[in-house]
Amino acid sequence: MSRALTLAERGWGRVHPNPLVGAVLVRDGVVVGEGWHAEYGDRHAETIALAAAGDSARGATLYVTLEPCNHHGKQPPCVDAILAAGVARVVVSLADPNPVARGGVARLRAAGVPVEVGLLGDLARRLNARFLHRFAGRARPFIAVKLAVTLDGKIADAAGRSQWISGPEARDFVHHLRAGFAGIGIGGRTLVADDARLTVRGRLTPREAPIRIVFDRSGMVPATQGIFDGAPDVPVWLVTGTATPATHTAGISARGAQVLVEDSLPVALDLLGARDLDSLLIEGGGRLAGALLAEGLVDRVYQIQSPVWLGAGRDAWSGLGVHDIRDAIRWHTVERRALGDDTLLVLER
Ligand code: AOF
Ligand code: ZN
Repeated sequence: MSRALTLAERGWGRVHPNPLVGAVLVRDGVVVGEGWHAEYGDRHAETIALAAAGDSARGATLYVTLEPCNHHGKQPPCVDAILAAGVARVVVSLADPNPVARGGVARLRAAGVPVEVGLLGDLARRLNARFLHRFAGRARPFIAVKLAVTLDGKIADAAGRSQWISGPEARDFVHHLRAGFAGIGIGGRTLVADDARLTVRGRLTPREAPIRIVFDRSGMVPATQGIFDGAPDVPVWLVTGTATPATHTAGISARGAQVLVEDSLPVALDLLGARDLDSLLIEGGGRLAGALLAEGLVDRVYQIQSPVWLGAGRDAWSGLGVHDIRDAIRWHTVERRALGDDTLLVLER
């Protein structure tokens, strides 16, 4: 199953909003077929693994990271293929939350195939957090915050300069990460300080370029800002407050960006969800990150810890409203990874 999860990750950036799925067929302790879902709407992991195994699938155990589908969608039901191939046993990591496609486990069992569900379930849930969020009944998108932070908790110097805190490996990782989100968000002050473009410029080209979303309640981002150069080819949305003059938003619209006027951050996020944005990666600044965390709107944190001290500068998470250790916000570290000299921490509630 661990191997199947690793294979599933290869679909990152290419299969969303569908799930990342990997499958491994094992017979007599030998891997006889592997597969993963590689392109949205294309063949499912299970049928690719079955095709790779051929006749060896008969009597084999199928390890698959998601419950096999039981419906005709863009692809035929995987359960039919599994039964036709004579697979002896199926091990599933995660039950399918999709009401249209699920039911594969029950069908396999009804056909006499033993099925186990839940092996490495935490890892499978984490892998498909964006997919699961779609079926969890929330109006807002799945929200992750990514920050590159110094040892003294800063994300920029006092003038707002942040290039660069982290090293090249961490910056490559961020481009890979961006490819798996429907939107990339940033606060206005950080956008201006960094002249950020929020485009995906790594080895992995996402199937759909993430929408770039600027949170600028006070309307301080000028219409001349570089991020608007590529709009609307790679869409830019500006979320601003009611106090922003209409002449200013008109100037931004004229640059090809879409403007959303909403003072409340949670409501603005619900509006993004209503526009079918299912996931959002926030890349700063510290005030936007802090406001989201304080409001309970963050589902995951990617914090890149760099071996750097900045002294005076901008805090990574500001305005949390915590003044007493007894009120500290405590999350769990679900992954740690070395990225050159930096360390990636993945945190969840
Ligand atoms: C995938 N890839 O490997 C598996 C999926 O429209 P379809 O036919 O591609 O079906 C999509 C649904 O099928 C998806 O939401 C999930 O519930 C189920 N399994 N989907 O895209 C796969 N195994
Ligand atoms: Zn399927």
